[in-house]
Amino acid sequence: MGQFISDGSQLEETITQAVKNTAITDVHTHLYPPAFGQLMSSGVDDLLNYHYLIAEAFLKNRVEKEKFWGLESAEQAQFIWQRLFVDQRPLSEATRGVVTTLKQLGLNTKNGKLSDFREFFEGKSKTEMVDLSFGLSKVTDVVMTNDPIDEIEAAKWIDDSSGSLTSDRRFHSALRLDPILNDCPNTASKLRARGYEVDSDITCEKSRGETVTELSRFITAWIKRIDPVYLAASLPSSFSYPNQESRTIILDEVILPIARKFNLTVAIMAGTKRQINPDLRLAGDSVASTDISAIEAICRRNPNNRFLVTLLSREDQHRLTVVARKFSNLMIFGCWWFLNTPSLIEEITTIRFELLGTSFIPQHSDARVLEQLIYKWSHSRQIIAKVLTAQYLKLFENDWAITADDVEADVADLLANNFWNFIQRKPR
Ligand code: FIX
Ligand code: ZN
Repeated sequence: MGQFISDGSQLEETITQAVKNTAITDVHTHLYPPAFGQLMSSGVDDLLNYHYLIAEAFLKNRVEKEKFWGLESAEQAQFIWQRLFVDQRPLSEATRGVVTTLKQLGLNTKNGKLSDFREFFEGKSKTEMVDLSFGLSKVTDVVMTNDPIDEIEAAKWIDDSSGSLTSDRRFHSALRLDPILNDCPNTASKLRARGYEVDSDITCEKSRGETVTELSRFITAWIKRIDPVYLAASLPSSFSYPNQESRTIILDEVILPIARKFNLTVAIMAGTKRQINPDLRLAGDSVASTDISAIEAICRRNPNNRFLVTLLSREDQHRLTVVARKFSNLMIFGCWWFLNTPSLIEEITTIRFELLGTSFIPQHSDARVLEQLIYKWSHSRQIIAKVLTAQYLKLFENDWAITADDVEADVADLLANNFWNFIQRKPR
């Protein structure tokens, strides 16, 4: 056992250093390694063309959307740079994130020009950028989002006889099942084109047995192909469970049995309100409150399944945290998307510590562009350290003995081990 920490400032310093330096497993991202070719996003233009920034670029410019979508990617980035970084100050979390990223990459943010930033990235290979971004953010493992219905991604996996897609062992796959759960009719026709006899209406009594068998055959084939660390789906705020609808049938008869068979956790990300403004494309999604009794029911009725859960709306966070106290097959994770802002991370993480101790996964990055790992984790680590310090200080005030080893063990659980232990896997 190490030495006891003797005063509050030593405690604060110990926690700050532990949170700053502990290796992170990022449990949900949209990143890909270079082997995925054009699916990988990296560089300053991609950072600027992030959908969080696209939405912000139009807040003061109502008329230019049509023109924007017709531009080349470099021109779009130039447009966003001009609107959000030249015409105004980058004060929002997403714009500040670009500044943090450029600064930590060693670039001149004082009076830097877009052309200088582009030159920096052009001088680096994709692989160098992976090493640099993982190194600066001290992230050792990221979980991708792999959609087997997406034609481009599916083709890459099917053609990958040499195993190059999985050769960078820092990237782990996750099998994303949104199209099957949220858009079964359209997905059914795509699956039929691939040789799976799936009816567009799974509630149809006559074909239900065959549809269940064929959907199971499809998902099983993809589990074998990509070896996911979990199965995942985002769900609309209207998600309810159980009921007579197709989503319950697919969960109960296809996904949950397969998850049990392969000992795979199911990640549920609920609370989206997709496309409230389709003119913004990917940037047009929003949030609404979820019926948490559906989360309670899915955990209660399926004790032999494990669920990683994150909810998108702020008002659902307290109740979800209470529900997580009741089910050991539920692990809450992350401050997702519109919750990934310092004030909300602080509030939500505090509630979680107070109700769950260290039995949760405080954050994931949801990075879509490689270098976003740098700012998303740098910003989140600061808040996690602040909240953890406040909790520890309350113990310290009552003379509870604490060592640096205690702190380091807690931080390692929060930033990596809770995930791997819960999903019952080891990092490769
Ligand atoms: O469904 C999801 O995984 C969401 O995280 C994304 O699709 C969303 O667009 C996003 O990037 C949020 O951070
Ligand atoms: Zn995501």
